[in-house]
Amino acid sequence: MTKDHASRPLDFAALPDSESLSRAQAFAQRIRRRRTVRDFSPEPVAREIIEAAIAAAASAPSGANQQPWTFVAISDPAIKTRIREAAEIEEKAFYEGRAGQEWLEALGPLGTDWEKPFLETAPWLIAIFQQRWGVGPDGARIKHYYAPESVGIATGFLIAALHEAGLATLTHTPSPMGFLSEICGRPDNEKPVILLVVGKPAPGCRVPDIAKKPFDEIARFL
Ligand code: IYR
Repeated sequence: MTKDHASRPLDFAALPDSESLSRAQAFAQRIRRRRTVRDFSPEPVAREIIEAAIAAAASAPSGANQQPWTFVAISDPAIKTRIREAAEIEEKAFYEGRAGQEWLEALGPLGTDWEKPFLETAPWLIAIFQQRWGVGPDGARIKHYYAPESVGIATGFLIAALHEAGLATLTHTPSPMGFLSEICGRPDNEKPVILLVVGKPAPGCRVPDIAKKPFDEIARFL
């Protein structure tokens, strides 16, 4: 390599093939048990767990290492109430017409509706913002590369980290969700993309009886 950039040795733990396989299989088994939950327990969750999961998310790869994300973790009940009220206004409009018949039919198996009590019940909401551009020390705009992909990857890390910590999540996307920018006090360069609802499932929580596609349908090996 003919590079003059600063570098350092990779911190890497090589594994024997057999352990690679057992770890890959064990992880697949654990993550496959993750289900989106809409019925949350009000039981508190320690802030340190949320911090560790966000730290895991922030280790995600990103375009030009620009890390074009901001995670806003909310446990304040008054802020959660504001978010619920704003989200339900949008959701009501969605379910009562804006969605259209085809979209509502696609959502049928999930059993969702406009009411979002979990936005108040769950102990944490994590609003994930994508920085459309960065802001330099002099206030100048810095172009961000692959920001949607980067935020998507970081969100995947976050969901996996929370699942590993024994918590349930819901990727909630009220649309439009501009209200999150205002409630969270985020600047114009940041676009809200997902509101992650985090907590323990309510006792007796049930989930839709749906399945993932068979492996052979989603993977090709060439
Ligand atoms: N945002 C609405 C509707 C909704 C849309 C999709 I695509 C989903 O996978 C689930 C729900 C809601 O949260 O109810």
